[in-house]
Amino acid sequence: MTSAPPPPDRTLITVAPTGAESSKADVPALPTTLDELVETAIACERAGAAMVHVHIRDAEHRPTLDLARLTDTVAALRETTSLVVQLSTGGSVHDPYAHRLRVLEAGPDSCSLTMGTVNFGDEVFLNPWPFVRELYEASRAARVVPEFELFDLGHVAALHRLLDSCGLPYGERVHCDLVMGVAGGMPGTAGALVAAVAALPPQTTSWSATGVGRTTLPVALAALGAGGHLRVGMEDTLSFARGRPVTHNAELVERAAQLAALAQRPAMTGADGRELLQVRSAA
Ligand code: KMH
Ligand code: ZN
Repeated sequence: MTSAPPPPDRTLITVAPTGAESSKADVPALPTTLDELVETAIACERAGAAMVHVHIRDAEHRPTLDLARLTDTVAALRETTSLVVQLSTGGSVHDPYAHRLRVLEAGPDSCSLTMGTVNFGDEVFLNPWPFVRELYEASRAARVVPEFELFDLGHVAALHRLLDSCGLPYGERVHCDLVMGVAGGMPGTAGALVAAVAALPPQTTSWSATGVGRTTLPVALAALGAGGHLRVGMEDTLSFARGRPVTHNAELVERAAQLAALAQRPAMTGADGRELLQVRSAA
């Protein structure tokens, strides 16, 4: 038995175009300036994305949580697209908790909220329980819809604890994203996906999945098969196929939209995404 919600009619495609891990020098196609991010968001919306998961960079293309830059980014994406604008509160593994909390002040529609600490390659992505709780309460006070990032089965258990002890988030929708295939987290396999989905809390109203690196396609196919939504983007994978680098995030969104259409659950629009997640109206 599973308490996962029934398969949706349409698929929410989230694009995570930049991340905090790859360098511009190594990956010139990574959108790291505001102009590049806006161009990417417009192209990805045309290709079928409904939400954008945003990490930004400074003038030297290094990851930053600078509040003024984040605020300008939210405004620019709102002006040029109808995408749900989700800011990362994960940042990079080096960002202090206070800076990660302050992200909410940039006024995004949604924020990522990782449900526990996880080894992250050779680093550690720190999310101790008191910080998770504080960020959750802060997102509710700021009227920002959280997306619960689940890197491991233990994070699913922590989400039960959070919802049972603190109640529902702002908007009263519980949207989860399984982040699979990180070195240190759950593997990007159909078996792990099915186990995680079966363990989701009964309050869950929707879920998506992404597989990093070469787990991208197996996880996308398994997610569609199990009734989930999709996240894709250069934050998670830099290869389109063996020996063929991604040249633009829109390629990944376009492929995800094709898979969703094949599954008879075509890509939803940004407006549909706002309705699904019950984000605050832009006005
Ligand atoms: N960059 C990772 C350390 C999130 O955006 O909330 C964390 C991450 C998750 O990407
Ligand atoms: Zn992220």
